[in-house]
Amino acid sequence: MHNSDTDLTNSNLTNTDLIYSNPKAQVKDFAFDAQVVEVFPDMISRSVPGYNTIIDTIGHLSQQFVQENTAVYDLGCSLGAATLAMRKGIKVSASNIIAVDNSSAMVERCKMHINAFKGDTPVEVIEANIQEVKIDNASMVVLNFTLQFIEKSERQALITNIASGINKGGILVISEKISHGDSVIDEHLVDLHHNFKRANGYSELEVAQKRTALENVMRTDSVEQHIERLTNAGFSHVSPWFQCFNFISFIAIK
Ligand code: GEK
Repeated sequence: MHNSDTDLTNSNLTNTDLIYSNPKAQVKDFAFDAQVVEVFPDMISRSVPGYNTIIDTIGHLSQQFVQENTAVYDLGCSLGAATLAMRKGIKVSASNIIAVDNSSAMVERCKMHINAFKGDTPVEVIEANIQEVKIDNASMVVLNFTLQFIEKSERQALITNIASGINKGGILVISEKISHGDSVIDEHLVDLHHNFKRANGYSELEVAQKRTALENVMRTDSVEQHIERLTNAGFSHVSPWFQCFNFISFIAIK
């Protein structure tokens, strides 16, 4: 049975994120494992301000940017929310979407989600490190909250590789959690984000334990670092199009 709606957060595939609701003797580094997969749509929509807006906008951008006979990449696809939005948005024929994640638990569940919704554009879900994927003949690439998990010293090479595989006029959409160079502003943005999480039902304990779990795993850059990296990679037009607190999304057009 197929669903025409691509909103995973409202589907019955999602469970409530309670992973950090009880005190843990030791908070382990965050990993995209089977436990996270079970609650992922709920976790990301209650934790990332603007997540649904960003996913919807990726869908609209795919309608504008994806060209016939080209490839589309969703790098760090998790359960495929951006892929599904693009498959709904793409109006041209003979393009295909390559969705990549290096978590086997994510890839397995992503395939189920993709198959649960109908769409004309073929989708290939691949388990791989996005740093080892060749980007070729692309009119659109999405890095939706993925770059922040790559070693800082390896980010320029990844973005340069992506840029070299995008055709002229093609687009990269990159969304990230950011840090602000000004520590006073940074503190306020972090506070506002934590208020957002509390308003979405996370307790103080959950907010604190999740923060600890992400400390060694997610490393943020500033807006200026992102713009410089994208420009160095060869994108001609770079701009943020969305920001809420310390969460941002850029478009970079070649
Ligand atoms: C969404 N884009 O819903 N290679 C491949 N995948 C990776 C790598 C890597 N080197 N590092 C991390 N990942 C999605 C949300 S989540 C963001 C993306 C978050 C994968 C990781 O397994 C996870 O599935 C995803 O990147 C990051 O629009 O949870 O904050």
